[in-house]
Amino acid sequence: MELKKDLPEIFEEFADARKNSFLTIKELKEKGVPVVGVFCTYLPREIPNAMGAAVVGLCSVSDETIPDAEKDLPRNLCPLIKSSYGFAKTDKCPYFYFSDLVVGETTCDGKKKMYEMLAEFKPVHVIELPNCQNETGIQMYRQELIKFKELLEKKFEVTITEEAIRRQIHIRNQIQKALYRLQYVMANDPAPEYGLNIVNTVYGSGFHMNVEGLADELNAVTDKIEKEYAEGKNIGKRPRILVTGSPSGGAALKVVRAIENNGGVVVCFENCSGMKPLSPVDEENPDVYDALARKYLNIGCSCMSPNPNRMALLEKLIDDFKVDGVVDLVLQACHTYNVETALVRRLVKEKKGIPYTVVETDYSQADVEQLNTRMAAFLELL
Ligand code: BJ8
Repeated sequence: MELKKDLPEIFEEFADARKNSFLTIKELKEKGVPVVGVFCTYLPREIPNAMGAAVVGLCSVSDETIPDAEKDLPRNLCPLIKSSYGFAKTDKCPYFYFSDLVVGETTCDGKKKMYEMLAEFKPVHVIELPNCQNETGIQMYRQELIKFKELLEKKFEVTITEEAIRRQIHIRNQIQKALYRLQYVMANDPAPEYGLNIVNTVYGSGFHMNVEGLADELNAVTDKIEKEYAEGKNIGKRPRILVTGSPSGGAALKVVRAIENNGGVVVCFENCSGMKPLSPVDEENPDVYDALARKYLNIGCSCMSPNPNRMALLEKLIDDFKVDGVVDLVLQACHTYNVETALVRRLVKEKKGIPYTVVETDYSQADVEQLNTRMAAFLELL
């Protein structure tokens, strides 16, 4: 597949994908396609996709509805939770509005309690996510995924076959492979692109409803970047930064802008809108639920205890992307990622011997100037 458009136009389209798919969701809904809203990377989208549902991400990334949310929720709560609840409560987000079912997982405490309140005005199903990644956890998660499949079958009066799930596993493996390949173009030094364009493309791809053609589309973007890079196009030598921590789409991208506007380049995103969820599901496993449970429960999120997979992935990414410094982005009141900063600092500074800093922020734009000053000072160290 060859792309006719230029890269800046393609990046802009992906960056606007969340907004641009509002209309698509409305049209799908009018055609009778069920819409399932999800919150977390631990949720295998393969299962609702296998019954032909459109799956939409509900984690909200702007501060627009936070004042409404704070009428019910404490102010000292993670902005992602407040924003998501606020959009649901005010019906301002079409994805919430059109969702026939909202699916949450028992990840962090704030989200768990928010789902209870959300259930007062939306149909909500909460999946019990084990907080440990041992064999017991995998078996428990497998059972939860079967329960989730049965709930979908009952609610939407459909049958979800293992064959249909297997087909979706294959499609999503191809998408994840393409996302992996796209992000690895940034392992080149000098970097071919700005990290903001890459993360917007990865994030935006989650809102493409045509899952079947998505891998080809992403591969075409990567081909184009690689071709132009081979012809000599790049962004020049800059300090190479890895961003880790809480999810960092939307308003939190101000941190990435502060890094790139002050002379650095974000070559790698370890978090959920980056490399974290991209290991494949084993297509050879005869038990599809076991295969899904093993892949998804393996994700290195800070709600796992302990959480060795995050540290192992971080170490590999620091090496692969030839990283000069690490920025740990923690959303305010995100206790699990905040506590883990001590472990990440130890890994980055003591084991890898490179500079590290933590940025605690929210979805407001009030700290943009301060972020600019801090990132400029951090980049000077490199
Ligand atoms: S797999 S990162 S999407 S839980 S809501 S933990 S920021 S306090 S979102 Fe997440 Fe799934 Fe993990 Fe990824 Fe902190 Fe806020 Fe909780 Fe959050």
